[in-house]
Amino acid sequence: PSRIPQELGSESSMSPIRDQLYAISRRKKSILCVAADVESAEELMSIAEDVGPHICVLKLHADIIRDWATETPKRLQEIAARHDFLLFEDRKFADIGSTVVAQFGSGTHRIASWAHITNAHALPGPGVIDGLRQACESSGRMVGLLLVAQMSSKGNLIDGRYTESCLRMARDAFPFCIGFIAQERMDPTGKLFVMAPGVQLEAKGDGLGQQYNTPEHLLKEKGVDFLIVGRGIYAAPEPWQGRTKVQGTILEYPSIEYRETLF
Ligand code: UP6
Repeated sequence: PSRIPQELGSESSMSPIRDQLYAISRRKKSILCVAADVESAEELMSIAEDVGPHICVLKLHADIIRDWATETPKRLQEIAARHDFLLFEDRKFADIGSTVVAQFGSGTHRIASWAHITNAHALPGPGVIDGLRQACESSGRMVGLLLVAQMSSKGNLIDGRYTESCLRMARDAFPFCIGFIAQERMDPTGKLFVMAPGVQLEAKGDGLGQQYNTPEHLLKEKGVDFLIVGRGIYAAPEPWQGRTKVQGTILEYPSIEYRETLF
């Protein structure tokens, strides 16, 4: 049986963000996170509006946006609330605890004040998690953390031992840490979920080290929970021609119903 409905049927997970994500996923029958790596706030908003009805998470890199403004998070939050999805800032924190406290809470982007989900590399050790948790606590707002346990890029330096250590670190940090960025199922109990990037309908690469797997492979063979799709949607071979085309493209990606048939 699929993990998401099961978890929802049982008692709450202690993580409101994870509960919220699973509830959205069930309501919208979506396991899709769209990665909107565009350079202007207008483009970002327009993608958010177009894909909004179909996704459970919008992933962004705030530092790619050239005209990020004080009101940008508020606008994103409004679209997210209206279309019922969560905002994931793919910051991949990777520094000592005291530095990530400031990187998370301050600076231009003030991520802790608007993101529902963010992520970190486990490389610095548990201090990176403690720093992020502390920043949340002092902002009075909880954010869900994902650890980058595996990467999709060719030649990345992560090996099995590192991935195992990530699993231990994430378990120790639950319920602040709610899952992983990885390429396969990580936690046999299903408590910690996996979001997998490097997804397109055709398995190939992008010429800069990105490696793509198909949704079928990642869901069926690898047992991941959510798919992260960027250029496979917003830069699909068909020209970007508004809502209908975009929806057509998105709907080719499996829904939660499809996923349930696999288990
Ligand atoms: N991402 C990866 N691989 C990882 C971790 N993160 O591709 O191991 C992120 C990238 C990008 C998105 O930063 O935002 O997922 C993938 O985009 P794409 O579908 O356009 O390749």
